[in-house]
Amino acid sequence: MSASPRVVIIGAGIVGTNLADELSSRGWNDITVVEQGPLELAGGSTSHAPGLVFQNNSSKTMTEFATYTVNKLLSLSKDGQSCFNQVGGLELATTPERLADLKRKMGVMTSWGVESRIIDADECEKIYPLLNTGKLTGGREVLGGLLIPTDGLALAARAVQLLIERSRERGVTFLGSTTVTGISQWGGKVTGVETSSGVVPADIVVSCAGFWGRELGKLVGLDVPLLPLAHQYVKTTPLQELQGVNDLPNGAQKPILRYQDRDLYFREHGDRIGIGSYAHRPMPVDMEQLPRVGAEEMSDHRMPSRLDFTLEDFAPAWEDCQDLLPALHATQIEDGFNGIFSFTPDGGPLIGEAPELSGFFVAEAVWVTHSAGVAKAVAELLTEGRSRTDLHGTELSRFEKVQTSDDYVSETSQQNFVEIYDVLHPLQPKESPRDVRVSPFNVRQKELGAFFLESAAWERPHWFEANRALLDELPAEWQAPEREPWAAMFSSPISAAEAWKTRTAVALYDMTPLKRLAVNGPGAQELLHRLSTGNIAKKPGAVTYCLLLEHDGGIRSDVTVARLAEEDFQLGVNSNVDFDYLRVEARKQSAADPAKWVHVTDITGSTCCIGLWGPLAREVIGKVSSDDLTNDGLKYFRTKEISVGGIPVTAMRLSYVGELGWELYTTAEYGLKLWDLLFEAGREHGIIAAGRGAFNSLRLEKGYRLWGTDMTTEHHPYQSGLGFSVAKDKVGFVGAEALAARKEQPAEKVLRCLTVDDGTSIVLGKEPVYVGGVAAGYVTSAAYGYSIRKPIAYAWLPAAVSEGDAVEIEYFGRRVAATVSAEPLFDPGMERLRG
Ligand code: FFO
Repeated sequence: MSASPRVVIIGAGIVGTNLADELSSRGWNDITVVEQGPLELAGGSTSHAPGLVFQNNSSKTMTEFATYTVNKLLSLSKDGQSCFNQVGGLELATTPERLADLKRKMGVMTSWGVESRIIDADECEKIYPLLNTGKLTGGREVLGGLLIPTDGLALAARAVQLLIERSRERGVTFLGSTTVTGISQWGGKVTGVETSSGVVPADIVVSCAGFWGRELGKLVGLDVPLLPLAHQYVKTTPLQELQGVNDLPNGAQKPILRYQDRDLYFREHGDRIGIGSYAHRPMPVDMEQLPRVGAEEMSDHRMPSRLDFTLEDFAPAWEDCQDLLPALHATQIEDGFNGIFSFTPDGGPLIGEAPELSGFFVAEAVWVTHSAGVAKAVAELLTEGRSRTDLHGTELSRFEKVQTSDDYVSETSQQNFVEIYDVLHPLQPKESPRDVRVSPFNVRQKELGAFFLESAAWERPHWFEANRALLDELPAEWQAPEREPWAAMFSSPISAAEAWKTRTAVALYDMTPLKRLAVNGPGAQELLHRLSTGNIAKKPGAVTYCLLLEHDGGIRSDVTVARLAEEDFQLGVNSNVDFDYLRVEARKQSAADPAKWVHVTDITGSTCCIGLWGPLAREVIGKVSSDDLTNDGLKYFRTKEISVGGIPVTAMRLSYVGELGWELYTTAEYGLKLWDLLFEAGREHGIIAAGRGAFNSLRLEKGYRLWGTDMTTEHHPYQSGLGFSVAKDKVGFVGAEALAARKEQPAEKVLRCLTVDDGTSIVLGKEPVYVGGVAAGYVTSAAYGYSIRKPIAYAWLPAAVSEGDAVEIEYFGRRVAATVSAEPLFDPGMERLRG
């Protein structure tokens, strides 16, 4: 028996080889990499990737992956040459909207710790003399750019060879020209990889198969939601201007260049320019039609991931290229191809373990840009049980089942291709497919003029046009300042009226999309006791707000646990990732001790939920229910079965908006009736339906965190202001030991509540926060606080920053003064909730 588990990595592209390197550097010594192509040039996406590494990303995780890749490739060298050419990265703006977007992106880069600066058109030209400084077609011109000096070019193929060499020296076995034909398994665990030359035994299999990932997944019944798409890349004939400038054939000195207003990017290849285009129609790839290339025929020009160039798709882009870089008029397209790579429904990579097959991991839909960072995260996941980087946006299991279907993956991934370089608002919804998941109240919501945005394929109302008339009655002190155009997008002044009604009368909120799990069986209490920070072993009727932690104390979710009966619990969780975690843990527990079996079911779609909240909530429900819902009849954070006009309802007394009232659950078929009964009963009290715009503001006023935005696995409860949700004296739960140690150590960063001093500047999230003129943190959630009459921003800041301190938030390059405030901002005495 070897000291470390037997690992088989499928694919020797940039991800697989980085993973072999990361694992072997951590001392794992039984690793085999299986590659269908020849090891010298495997023929997947890595083999043709142009290697541009832009670190700029709205996701902190993705930027971290890219930055790690930059640093690793810089350090990976042989014969005095590294695997990274740090020429810098330049993104151009030729429209005012793009320039504004670049300013925003610069802010995000500052938030994520990457140096960047906005430069004017003259400096763009100085740095990139080939640029057209006059008018472009359509009357546009270069207005400026975002320069990131640490970006550059990955020498991906060279990196792969050096990583193979280095891992081989550490004992990793590489099997080239070996096709995977199956995955052996036993008892829900992987046992090996079946290949064209026999079975390689394995305890852990990591599929790093890139755009073959969906096919690989099928071998184990796993729907890997990625779509192979072709994307055009060309090289020009030599440019006069580049004669004798760069090393041939691939040397480069000028920054990698993005011209997003025309969906194009550029790099130097010696005296030629390489051009990538997203300007063409999406070209989904039929995997049956891939070029079949034998090992001996494989070359830079012939490989499975290279489809024939379709000049007609490139022709319009070529005009734009010549327009931007007039020197290209003297050149021709010398070499072009349609290169295959992976897209996903939300553009992120896919990292994680298959819920139905223990030991089968995926690290796919990863670009060269993020490859080493992803490999490091996977290596941490395997060797330590968790990654230091927050992976929630990259988890394989983040998608709902419907989102992994062929149709959904195909449509959304193609849409992501089309939008890849668009200026996208953080709330911008997909246009299609929509109305995939709708609550039973959807018809009424539509009648009320709901404006819907989509999340996890659910339609969620953000405000209701029916409430617009309330703006005429809105008291002056509730009126919110006007937003600048960007912050105003996907937002409405109507939310002010909805917040007002919630705080002063009563409102209905559709809580159906909040993921709900039933946890049942004689082992239910034990499972939840072990996995959560809460004291959940209370009598039936108790609801507990608590956390699920990683072993190192990082927060993997915050949940509500309602004990409905001795062996029946209902959980409110954050995403499908929580469901997979709990059901996998439940399966393990049931197998280990059948007397402690426990079953976890996703009941989200079969049930629905209305939040009935506001000071008049009790008057409303009293008209349609004879159950005792007085303060004593159902205390705060308690649950019981009630009847609402004959409909069986589980009422939970809690509120994410911080008002008196209940979450009212029933099964889907009664939903519409429940809505109608409550609406009718509430009419005389001025009841309204309210949406997420108001909801988000109200919860921030109350200081309620949103997992995944305000805190993630990178944060522990104490620094997140959630120490109260760790049960006192509780031991023996996942993360307990690490937490005990962390409690003693002062945290470096803490989550703080800021209010904006001018009372009017509304920010959106991810903006950098300056302390004493130095970038020191970033905004998580932000909203206008209608009841407290100031914009609110939560932010991660150094622990030394304390209440009352002045800080600045940078928004579109402008500094906005803000103050660290005591929280919660609203009802700190809990009079409303407990009243
Ligand atoms: N489950 C339910 N049922 N409702 C929810 O709104 C939510 N959440 C997430 C996921 N699960 C849910 C959890 N977030 C509170 C704060 C955050 C929440 C849920 C509830 C809350 O009421 N906090 C009180 C707890 C007091 C106590 O522990 O006794 C507080 O901090 O005062 C929605 O995103």
